[in-house]
Amino acid sequence: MTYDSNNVFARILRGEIPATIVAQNEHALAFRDINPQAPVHVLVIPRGAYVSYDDFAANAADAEIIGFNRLAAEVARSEGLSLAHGGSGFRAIANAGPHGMQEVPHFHLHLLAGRPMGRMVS
Ligand code: D5M
Repeated sequence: MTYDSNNVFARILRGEIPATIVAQNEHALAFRDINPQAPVHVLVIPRGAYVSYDDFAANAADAEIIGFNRLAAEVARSEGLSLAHGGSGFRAIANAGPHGMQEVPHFHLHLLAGRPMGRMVS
């Protein structure tokens, strides 16, 4: 996959289309998925132009990686999911490429929660 600077998440980052923002910091943005698959379904994205998880993990600066992960942890806590703070947990998924069934070519982490997620079988 190549990075398309007009993908929907790049447009959200530029403020060209609306999103229900949950949290943000210098390096990342978290917003609600438009087609939620669970009672809580938040997407966390880096502000930088990374197409997939491996692109981000390999090429982002340390500060971006830390900022991204700190924001995901902040969302887990603010949504009441954090195990360390009495929550029932969540599932974190990053789909990558065609076999990962990734649709939007800007790296994003799905945080899914609010019900048991079931075993991963496929
Ligand atoms: O997941 C892409 C996800 O992005 C999918 O769950 C829908 C979501 N999506 C698509 N457009 C929007 C907007 N405009 N706002 C919020 N969420 C959106 P993938 O892992 O690429 O299959």
